[in-house]
Amino acid sequence: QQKRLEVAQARKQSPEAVLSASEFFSRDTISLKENLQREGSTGIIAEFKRKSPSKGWINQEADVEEVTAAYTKYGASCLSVLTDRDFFGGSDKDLIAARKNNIPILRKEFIIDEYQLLEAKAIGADVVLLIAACLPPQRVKELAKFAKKLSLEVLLELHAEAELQHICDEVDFVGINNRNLKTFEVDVEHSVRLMQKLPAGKICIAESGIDNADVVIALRNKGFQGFLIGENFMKHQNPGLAFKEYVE
Ligand code: IGP
Repeated sequence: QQKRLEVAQARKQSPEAVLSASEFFSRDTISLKENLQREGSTGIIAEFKRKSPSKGWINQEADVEEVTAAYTKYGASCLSVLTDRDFFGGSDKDLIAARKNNIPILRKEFIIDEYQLLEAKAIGADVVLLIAACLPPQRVKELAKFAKKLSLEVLLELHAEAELQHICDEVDFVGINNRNLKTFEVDVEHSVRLMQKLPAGKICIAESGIDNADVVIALRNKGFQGFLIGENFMKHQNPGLAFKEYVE
């Protein structure tokens, strides 16, 4: 509800104004698809996340420029930047700061409206997240289509088997969230179980609760090509170094 009010408020500024004011609008997006399919890629989508509803503060001091530069330097396939303020302490400014890096960036936001896709483009994102639990299937399709027009790639996040019907041609990646967004319970086996039910041909990303490198290897062997990891890096004083140790 709060998000709808915010979006309605933001809409007072015309989409044309938002985009034409942005230095990023005409930049070519950097493809996560290509990055994940590249031989030898780590597949890791490294997240910048200061706090979360389940954990409270994870890292209050972390500097977005420093952390994202280190993630990039040590081989992340993509950056994930939370722009939601209330629940995750993020902002559009964080994503703009992360944009200094030349790898794909996922805008992590609760997207319910085309306007937020324009915003994503305007702040320099390459990939957007659509959460099945927040949207009816028809809206996923419409929003994904609109995102493609802006040459953004689309990650559709599922949690439950009942959400498989949200998958459509316009979606580039299917993410399976191991964290139940209602109970916050985390179970990495969850993505393995649900993956077996996915239609063939989609790039699969395992999300949340991945807390060691062996889990990444096990998930890769099961067919996952992307691994979204936040807290396990961010809980360290130096998240970039935690990432480095992970991939070594
Ligand atoms: C990262 P973790 O457990 O490694 O910090 O999880 C990411 O999957 C998680 O932040 C996330 C998320 C989301 C956050 C997954 N889906 C949707 C906000 C909204």
